[in-house]
Amino acid sequence: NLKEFDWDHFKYERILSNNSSRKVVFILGSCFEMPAIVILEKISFTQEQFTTENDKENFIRNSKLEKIFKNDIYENNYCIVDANLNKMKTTIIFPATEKHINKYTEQECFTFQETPELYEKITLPHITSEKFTVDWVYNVLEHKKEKDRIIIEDLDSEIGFMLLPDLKWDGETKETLYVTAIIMNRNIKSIRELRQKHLPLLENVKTKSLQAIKEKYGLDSTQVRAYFHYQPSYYHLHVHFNYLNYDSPGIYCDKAHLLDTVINNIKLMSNYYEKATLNFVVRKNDKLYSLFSDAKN
Ligand code: M7G
Repeated sequence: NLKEFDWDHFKYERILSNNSSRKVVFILGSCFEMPAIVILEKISFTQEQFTTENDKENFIRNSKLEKIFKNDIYENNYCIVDANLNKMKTTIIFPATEKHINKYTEQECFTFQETPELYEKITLPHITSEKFTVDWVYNVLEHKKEKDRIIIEDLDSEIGFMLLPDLKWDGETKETLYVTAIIMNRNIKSIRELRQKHLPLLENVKTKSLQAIKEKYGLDSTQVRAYFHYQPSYYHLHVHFNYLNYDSPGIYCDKAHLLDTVINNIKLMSNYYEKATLNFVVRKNDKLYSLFSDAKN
């Protein structure tokens, strides 16, 4: 039985990466002599913070200015905000493995082309032996964890899925909405394995998730981005949904495959993902990097 993470026992070791535009810092440390990763992220502003009638929650009523300088009509200040309005989203991974440390460490990226042959020869054996466990996914699907966070669920074993707030989201700030649909079927690792028979599943996830996002968060389907990652970190098929106005992490064109495009590709060519060469990005410390580099030479 592992000990639970305890903030008072967390010892800072080093910064793995510090993203100044996203205002996120990934910190490595330890807790009870075991590695722990703490991810601190400053939360976005929301409309409600300024428009609420409640003085206690109103950003402007609850802060004061500290002048830095003034020049003519220009001035810089610090705005000192009430602690409650300045909360940080804090994700903890404990105990963290070498793979997690690697995932969050700043490092150079490389792009490779994965032919179907290279997938069979290199990627597939690598996924089976090396990748992150998907225990957290099974915990969700079995209602062991995050049950009260589920937005909608469809328990059908072929076309079913569960939709819930993503770990990357604080679950509240609509401006950064990020929810994830985890499919019930445990036998589809990634888009690479999608075939024509999966179209009903993809359509079901799309229709019901977009409808639920509209009902719960008031975002129209035209304001939502739905996509897969290739390569994903977790090889159990899932769909990412975010608010279109939000540049969420992982939306770049080397990694994101729009759900609509995937559906259309399969409609045009039933075995598209069996035949396609898929580009992907890998970081230098990832084993796939050395495997694909060796295959190229
Ligand atoms: P991915 O494309 O496999 O990984 O997506 P990446 O985006 O991290 O590279 C997996 C998604 O599942 C990510 O958006 C994660 O933030 C999310 N996720 C990961 N974990 C461990 C959890 C979890 O425990 N709970 C929830 N709700 N989401 C998670």
